[in-house]
Amino acid sequence: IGSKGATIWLTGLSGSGKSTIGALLEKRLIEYGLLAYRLDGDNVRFGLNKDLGFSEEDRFENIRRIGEVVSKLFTDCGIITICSFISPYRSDRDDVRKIFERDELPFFEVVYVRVPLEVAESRDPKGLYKKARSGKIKGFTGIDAPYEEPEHAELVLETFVDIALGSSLKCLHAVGAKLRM
Ligand code: GGZ
Repeated sequence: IGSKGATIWLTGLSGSGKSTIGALLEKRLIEYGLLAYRLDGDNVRFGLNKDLGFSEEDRFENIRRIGEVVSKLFTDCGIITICSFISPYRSDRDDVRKIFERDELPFFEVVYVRVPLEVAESRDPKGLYKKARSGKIKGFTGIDAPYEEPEHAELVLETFVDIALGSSLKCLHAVGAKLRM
């Protein structure tokens, strides 16, 4: 990989399997002796971005800050960062991609974790879809806020068809091919 790291960006609905795949991927990369680190809503939205909510503007700012931190800081330190964020807006994801291109960072990948809404909703590990359906949460992605599917994802993982382990291995394979691991 050289002295520069890489970023693997996972996008998809809440409950699509981003965090599960990200955790498996991180474990595997560390087993290979690589410096891997995972960022997701749980470690970013309670700290760095605790001032942000889920409006379109706040989601834009959430993704923008993550893009800056990951490209300017993490990737520069030689870390392979796995970013698991819904990142529902195509333009926000494209903006992050542009930062990487502008800074000539060696690798940037959007992995789209695809799952039908009904499946994500049936998983509902935190009961958030239920709250969104009953109106207790407003602007929930997939219910009353949009999710714009990527048009040019480097990799599409069907977490409905493939279980998480299979998906993470597929991802590892694709990433490994690019990184020549
Ligand atoms: C979507 C929400 C919302 C709303 C709270 N819409 O399944 P989770 O719980 O653990 O992951 C979701 C997380 C999304 O944060 P992100 O930083 O990934 O979002 S974005 O990229 O759009 O900025 C969900 C929880 O936060 N959550 N309210 N209204 N998800």
